[in-house]
Amino acid sequence: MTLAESPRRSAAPPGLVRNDWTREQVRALFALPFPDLMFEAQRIHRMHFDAGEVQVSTLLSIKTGGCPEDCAYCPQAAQYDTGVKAEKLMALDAVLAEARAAKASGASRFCMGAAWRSPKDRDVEQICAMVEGVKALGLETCATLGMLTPGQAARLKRSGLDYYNHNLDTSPEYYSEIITTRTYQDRLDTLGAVREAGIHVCCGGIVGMGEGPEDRVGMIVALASLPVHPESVPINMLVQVEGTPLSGGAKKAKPIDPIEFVRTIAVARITMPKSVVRLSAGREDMSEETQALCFLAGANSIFYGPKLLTTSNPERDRDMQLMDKLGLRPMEP
Ligand code: SAM
Ligand code: DTB
Ligand code: SF4
Repeated sequence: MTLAESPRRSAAPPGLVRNDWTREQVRALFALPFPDLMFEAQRIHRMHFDAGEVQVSTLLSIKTGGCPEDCAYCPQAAQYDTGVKAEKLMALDAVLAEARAAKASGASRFCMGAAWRSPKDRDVEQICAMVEGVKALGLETCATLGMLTPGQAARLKRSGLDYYNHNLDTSPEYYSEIITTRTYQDRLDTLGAVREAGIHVCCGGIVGMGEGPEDRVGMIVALASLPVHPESVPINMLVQVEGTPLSGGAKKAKPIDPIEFVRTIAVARITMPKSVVRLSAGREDMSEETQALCFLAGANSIFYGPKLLTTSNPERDRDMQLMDKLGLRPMEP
């Protein structure tokens, strides 16, 4: 099917923000000939963004390992033997030292991740102090701490938190293959609490977990049908970590074809035209050519710095060289 024949043609004008994407329309986008899909993604990308700019975030794991959840991809789940040691919440000073270093190396956003199912109220108080300190350095702040109550979200907002990351991870249909300790609806509830508190939402998912093409359709439809699109949409390629169910045994996931990954980015860009789409985990093992295609497909954010939470990310020099080669510049906050 060509772009002219695509059912997407019958939808609202391209580039308009819509929350009523149907499975059929999203499926048709995935099925476009690659040149048509890339052209459409570029066109829409350029309606809302400077195509030479990339938002740069740095991640820090402020509370590592020992998590009670069973997310089949995650090296931090206590029940999998991955070699990740459970640690306590980092001290404020140590977090601020990392944030200063991130700023000095060129990041504009600092994202603090904790391996919790949900924080306790006393944890939230400690995180709020971190948010205040990081903000005072002139960085945007983001946190990912698990499920939140409306009261906790409101407290984080008062501390000045700019973004909260909480992913849908996959399609509603495939979800129970990946996580059994919390429901899709639990995730939607947390996203609702974050939105209601007035914090920007960062919400995306993971591909390459053994899901089928229809699950990638379902994941994008779920994201693009949220009442308000997430301001930031991380698309992660699964990082297979030994000891997790998805890296061995019966559930071992077949790595995703890089072109299918690029297609997922392009469809995210087209369906959520004003959202910043992050080429998230998985870059360490990705060729420069695949990353370049992701940027062409409308990705305009990366995690920058040699570590994600517990796994490796490209060294800063390597990313600087790639950005230079492609003529990309960091986005101003
Ligand atoms: N514990 C909190 C939660 O799950 O909401 C916050 C941290 S959790 C590590 C944040 C996200 O990282 C997950 O939702 C998942 O999308 C992503 N993630 C975790 N492990 C990953 C892996 N091995 N590969 C790709 N993405 C991963
Ligand atoms: C997101 O979507 N990806 C980031 C961030 N949100 C918190 C996490 C990726 C984690 C990859 C595995 C690890 O390093 O532990
Ligand atoms: Fe825990 Fe988050 Fe990892 Fe799931 S993704 S096991 S909730 S740290």
